[in-house]
Amino acid sequence: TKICVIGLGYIGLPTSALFANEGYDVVGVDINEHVVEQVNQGSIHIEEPGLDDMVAQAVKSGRLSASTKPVAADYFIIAVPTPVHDDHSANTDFVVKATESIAPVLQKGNTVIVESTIPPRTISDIVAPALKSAGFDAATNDVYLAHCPERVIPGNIVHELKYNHRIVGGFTPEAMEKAAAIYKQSVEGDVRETEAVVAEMSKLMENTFRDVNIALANELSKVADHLNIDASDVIDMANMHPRVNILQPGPGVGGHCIPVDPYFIIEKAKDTTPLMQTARDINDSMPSYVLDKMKAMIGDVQNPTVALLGLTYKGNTSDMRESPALQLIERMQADAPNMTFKCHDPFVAAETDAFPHDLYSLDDALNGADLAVVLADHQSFKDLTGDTFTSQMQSPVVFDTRNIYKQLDGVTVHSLTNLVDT
Ligand code: SAJ
Repeated sequence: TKICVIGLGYIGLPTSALFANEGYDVVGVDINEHVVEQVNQGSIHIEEPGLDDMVAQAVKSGRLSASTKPVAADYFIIAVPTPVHDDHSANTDFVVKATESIAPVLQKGNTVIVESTIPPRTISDIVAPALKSAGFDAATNDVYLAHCPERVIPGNIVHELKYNHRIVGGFTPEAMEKAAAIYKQSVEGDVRETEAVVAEMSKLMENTFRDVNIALANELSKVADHLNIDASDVIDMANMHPRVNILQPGPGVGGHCIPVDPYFIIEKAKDTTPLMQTARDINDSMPSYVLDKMKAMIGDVQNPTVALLGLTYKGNTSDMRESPALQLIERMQADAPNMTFKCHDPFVAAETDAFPHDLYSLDDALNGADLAVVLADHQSFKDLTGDTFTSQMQSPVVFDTRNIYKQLDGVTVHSLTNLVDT
């Protein structure tokens, strides 16, 4: 059985390697020649623990290769991005382009699986018609069309790809069975079979649930500040209840999934999604809230310098997509032009288009700073002791927006769950 995977990003590349290591012949396709060359050499362009070994093994075995053009196969797996437009509407262009790109090599009886996260009814309203235009009627099983949403978390992809449960939504019952077959053979989790639209909606609800839960934690941190209560204690205590699990407040919700996916539902049901919309607004308000608190911490220092530590969307990754740090910098430039900021992130090596600001070493960023703001929970930040701050800062004050420090000797530590006298 041969599989052709379209898109060699965070999902497509590990998925290609997984199936290759399970004994399938896999060709991974990407429009980026550099990515294709690298994969063919058995190396990777993504930072993800364990993925390098997994890809190296797959390429070495001869079962995984990469190409810039789709090739004939039994199964096609589409794993391309689905971003949102500026007005928050879904951009399914990449999914449509990927579908069109396989048309020349597609044959009757093939199976086409979309793993990209997509708005409800995209399989029936967008992908099936695109296949029909190419001469394949998925409704009558010319090709078997299904949606099997990816559900792996960056940072633990290699494990979750194998062990997470999977949802396989068929456009027809036959397509559901065909698609489920390869996952059943390759993953250890359960494979749940359903209709395409249920699979689409389930995936979106997973990320929306997380967004709403984080919004609740963020709202709690604001309430607790107002009432002068330690919100971490509240979360710890409440979570002792067997049916409660409040997540952690933070400087905002970043990444390319959680802050995007709720809009795929909202777009289709504007009048019936006030909770989802409010959760988005609360989470989007956090960078401004953090800036207000920073101003209070700085007090009347005239031209303060602030060290921003951790620029990525979460800890232990180099991914800066939709990072709260970027939002915070925008807010600072607009609302606090007197603040000078010095950025440091051990995962971000150099200034890029995605991050057009100077970068400093940790010591240089802290040197002479009036305030240090921790924005990502990197392990190396968790390991720091008070000395790092006291040796460089005038009067050491840390705003720990990720709640990683219980205390730092000689340092005043504010967190979102416990703001000291601001
Ligand atoms: N965050 C908080 N508080 C928390 C947890 C997270 O503020 O308690 C923030 C993070 O710092 C980050 C953002 O939320 O900025 C999102 O991070 P995340 O770790 O919650 O999730 P992602 O975006 O890395 O991956 C999510 C996962 N979805 C769920 O856990 C329901 C993953 O399983 C999905 O496959 C992925 O989205 C995706 O691709 O859709």
